[in-house]
Amino acid sequence: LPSRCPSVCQGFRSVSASTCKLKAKFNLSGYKNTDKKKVVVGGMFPVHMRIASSNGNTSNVPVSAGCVGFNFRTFRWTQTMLFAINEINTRKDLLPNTELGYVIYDSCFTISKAVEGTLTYLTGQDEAVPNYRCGTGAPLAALVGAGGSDLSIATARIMGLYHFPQVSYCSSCSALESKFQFPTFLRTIPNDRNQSTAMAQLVLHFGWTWVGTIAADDDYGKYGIKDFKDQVEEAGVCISFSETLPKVSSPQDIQRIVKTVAESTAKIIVVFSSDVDLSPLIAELIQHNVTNRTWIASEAWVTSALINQPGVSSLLGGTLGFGVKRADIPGLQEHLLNLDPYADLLTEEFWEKLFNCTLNYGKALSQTKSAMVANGTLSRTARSVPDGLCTGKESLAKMNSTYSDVSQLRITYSVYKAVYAVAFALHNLEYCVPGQGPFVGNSCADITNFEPWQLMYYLKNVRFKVPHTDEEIYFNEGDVEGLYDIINWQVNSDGEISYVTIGLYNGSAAPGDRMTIKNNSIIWNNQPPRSVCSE
Ligand code: TCR
Repeated sequence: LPSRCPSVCQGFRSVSASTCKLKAKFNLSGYKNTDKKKVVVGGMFPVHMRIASSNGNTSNVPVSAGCVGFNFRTFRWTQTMLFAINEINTRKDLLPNTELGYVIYDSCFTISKAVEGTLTYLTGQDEAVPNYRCGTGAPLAALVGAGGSDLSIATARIMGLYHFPQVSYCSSCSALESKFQFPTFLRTIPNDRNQSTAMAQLVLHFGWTWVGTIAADDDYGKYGIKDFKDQVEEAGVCISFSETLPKVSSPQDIQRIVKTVAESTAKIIVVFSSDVDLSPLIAELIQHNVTNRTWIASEAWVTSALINQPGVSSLLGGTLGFGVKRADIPGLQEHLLNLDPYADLLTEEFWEKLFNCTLNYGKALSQTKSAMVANGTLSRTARSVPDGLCTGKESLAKMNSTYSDVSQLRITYSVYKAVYAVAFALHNLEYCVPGQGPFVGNSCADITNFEPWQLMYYLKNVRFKVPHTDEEIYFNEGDVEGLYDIINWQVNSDGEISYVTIGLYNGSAAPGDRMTIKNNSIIWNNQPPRSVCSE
C-alpha cells in the first residue's frame, strides 16, 4: 500500500480542510453511542454557484479550482441532509444499532468538481486516486447527490462502474432514466418527462399557439425544452424563438436574448433553467423594461428567491410554473437556526457571507492590524475590537434569509426523502433474516461489511412512508411518481409576489385526468393572448 495511506483515511478523521469539501463526521449534536455499527453516507451539493476562473497558467503546479458565489438555498439542502441523518440516528425503530455518518462535498455546480468529489469519495482519499481505498473505515453506503443533471450524469457513470448506488434529490433530466447507462442511479425528484408533458399540456390547455423558449445550456435545459417542443409542435404550436442561456457569464449573449425576447411577438415564454443560470437574464430584462409577457417556469426557478427579487413583479407577475411536492418538516427550522458557525469551513463561510463579517478573531485582527500598521495607528488601537468582526453569536433568526426560509420546502423535502431512502434500505439490509436473504443461497449482507451492489438491491426495492408527511416512496426503474403543483405568481398590493397553487399535475394518472387547473384562481399580469402561427 502507498505509504500515505494511514494518514489519509484511517478511521473517521476529517478528510479535508479545503473550502469545497466537508469532512466525515459522526456523533452529530453530541449524540454518542460508540457501541453502534457505523455506516457513512456521502452527500454532494452545489453549495457554490461556480468555480473561480483559472488564469490558464501552466507553469505552476495545478491546484483544484476554488469556488465562488455562495448559495444560501443549496446550503439549506446540505443542512437538511445533516438534519435527516441526525433524526435517523436518534430514532429507536430505524437502524437502532447503526449510526450514520456522512461525508459531504460541494460540487460548485460544476461537472469537474462533481467528478473530483466522486473519486475522492470512492477512494477515501483527499486527492483522487481511482480504484483504491484503504484503511478499515466504515462501509460507504450511497451517494446522495449530485445536484444538477449534468453533474449527476458524470458522477453516475463513475458510480455505475463500481455498482455504487446514487440517490439524487434534484437531477430530474430524462436522460438519467436509462438503466443501461446509469444502472445504480435513483432519484426522489420526478423525471422531467412528466414536467415537459405537463408544460405542453398547459400550453395546449390555454390554446396558445405561438411561444418562445429559453433553455439553460445543460442537460436539464436541453432535454427539458426538447421534450416540450416535440410535444407542442406535434400539436401544431409554433415556436417563435429558442434561446440558450450562457453557462459562464456572457453579457453579449444576455443582450442578444433580451433583444430576441423584446422583439418577438410571442407573449408566452417557456423557460427550462436553474435559477442561477436564469438570474442574469431576468436582471437585464427588468433593466430594459420588458413587460406584457407570460412566463412558464420550470421547477428549478418557480419558487426561487434568487429570481423573485424586489422589482420583478412587472416582468414576472402572472408566471405559471411547476413545483415538486412541498412539505413541512417539523424541527427543520430549529435545526437550521441552531447552526454552529464553527462546525466546518463551509458553515464559517456561510456565516461570514450572511452577516457580512469575519468570524475568526485572529484572522480579523491580523487584517486590521496590518491595515493599522500601514497607516501608523497600531499602537493606540491594537487592543480594541476590529470592525467587521462577528462573534458567532449573531442571530440567524433575525436575518430572514433564504437559508432559514422553510415556506417552500420542495427540493429540501426531496433531500430529506433521499436520505431516508438510504436509511430504510440500510435498515432492510441489516435486518435481513439469515437463510431468507435475497443473495446467493438465500444469504444476507452484513451491515458492517457489505458490497455496494447489495445495498443497491435494497434501495431498488425500498418502500417506505416519509416521516411527518406519510407520503409513500418507492422507485419504479429508479424514478418516483410525477406529481407537481401548478404555481401562479400573484402580485399583492405591495408589489410582492406570492406563490399560489392553482392546479395539480399527476403524471401517472390516466391521460385525460392528469392536469387539474382552477382557471378562475389564476391572476394574469396581462391577459394572455391567443396568438396565431403565421407571424
Ligand atoms: N433539476 C435540475 C437542477 C435543479 C435545481 C433546482 C437547481 C432542479 N431544481 C433548484 C437549483 C435549484 C431540478 C437538473 O439539472 O436536473
